[in-house]
Amino acid sequence: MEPSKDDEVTNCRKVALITGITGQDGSYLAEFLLDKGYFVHGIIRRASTFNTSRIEHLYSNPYAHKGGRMKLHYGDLTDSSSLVRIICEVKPIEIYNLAAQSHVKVSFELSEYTAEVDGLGTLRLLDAIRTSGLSQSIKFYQASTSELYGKVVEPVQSETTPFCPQSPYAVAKLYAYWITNNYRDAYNMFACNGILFNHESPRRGENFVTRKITRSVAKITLGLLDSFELGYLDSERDWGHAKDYVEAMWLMLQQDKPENYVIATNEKHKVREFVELSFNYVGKPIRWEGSGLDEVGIEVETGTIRVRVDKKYFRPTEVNLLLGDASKAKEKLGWIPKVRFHDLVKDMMEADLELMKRNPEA
Ligand code: NDP
Ligand code: GDR
Repeated sequence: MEPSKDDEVTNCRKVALITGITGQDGSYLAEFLLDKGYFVHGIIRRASTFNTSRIEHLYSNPYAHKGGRMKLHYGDLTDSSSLVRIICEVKPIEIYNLAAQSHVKVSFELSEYTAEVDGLGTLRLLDAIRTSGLSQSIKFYQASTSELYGKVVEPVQSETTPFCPQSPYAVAKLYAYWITNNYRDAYNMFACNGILFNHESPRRGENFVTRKITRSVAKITLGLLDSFELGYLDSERDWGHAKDYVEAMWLMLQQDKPENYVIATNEKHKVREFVELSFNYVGKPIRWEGSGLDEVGIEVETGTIRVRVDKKYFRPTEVNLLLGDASKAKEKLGWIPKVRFHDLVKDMMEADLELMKRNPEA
């Protein structure tokens, strides 16, 4: 019998499995790995509506990207049997665990579920690798986060900075961080934590602050919206581009030794700066007036209020400052961020203006 395309690809053993493939990072990572000649398997969860819009361009036409070297499997990080089944079937050489309830504010309302998926889900996946008998041939990447640092004890955070998580999300991710380290030590597994600082893109979820801003400013520019609400404007974040960050994930798994790495731009900006830059981009500069819950962003030219503060977006415990030192990644992985803050805002604004012009209902 002639070998099928799938057999050929499986035999060349560049096979990766991505959990969270339908998310922002999963979609960029899938593209990146396909470009590198991998066969990419992705785990998607059952939903009552389609949840694959970010990867449709890769899979709705199976021959559009590298000869259709991509396959999706139903599974869930809360369902061990699905994880064992998929790993045994796919036999990947690399697993990227990107699946998570990833919204910090939502984690205060869905605390137990967040712990189930983000914390215990990682344990389930590691244990599925161990029980599959493939633990010595699989390299594992865990999507750890700068939220682990939480209440900042050092002004710039690196791999050696102590953690002090400030949300159910961050506490769940702390468990995942340590269980990944533990499985590396206990079972000699190749398991790495990428401690990634905030990274954004035109594919960022709509309820994260950057995308909320660029979508709203695009709508205001096109006359589809008058104003929008935000929470705490003085949070400082180290924002990079998701496209750059997925490359770092891959590089971690190409090393001889499994290690943990910080991935960041080493540049910090306030939420209000993101707002200002987005309005500047469309030629509608704003100024701030008032303070606290009464602070507003006013369009300079027209005097119209464009941004209001609403306490419903405040978190019970806020993370005020995150700023990463990615020197280790630069030295050992040769990784540096290509997209800086201004270009990130420009990329997102351009994409959202285009989107809203095409589809004002979006
Ligand atoms: P997204 O929220 O965009 O994507 C999360 C993905 O996880 C989606 O594909 C989602 O599926 C999937 N998922 C959620 N719950 C489950 C579950 N129970 N079982 C299986 N899959 C599930 O996140 P990002 O792409 O932004 O982030 C990727 C990972 O990196 C996350 O783990 C996040 O916590 C972490 N991280 C992100 C950073 C960032 O700035 N973006 C920074 C540091 C870490 P569905 O599409 O069906 O909802
Ligand atoms: P974060 O990202 O919590 O850092 O987690 P988010 O964009 O949600 O918030 C960043 C900062 O902006 C403030 N903020 C608002 N946030 C949202 N979502 N909506 C608002 O209206 C708003 N107004 C102000 C927040 O309080 C916060 O200080 C992201 C996620 O991707 C995590 O999964 C990841 O681990 C971390 O980044 C690193």
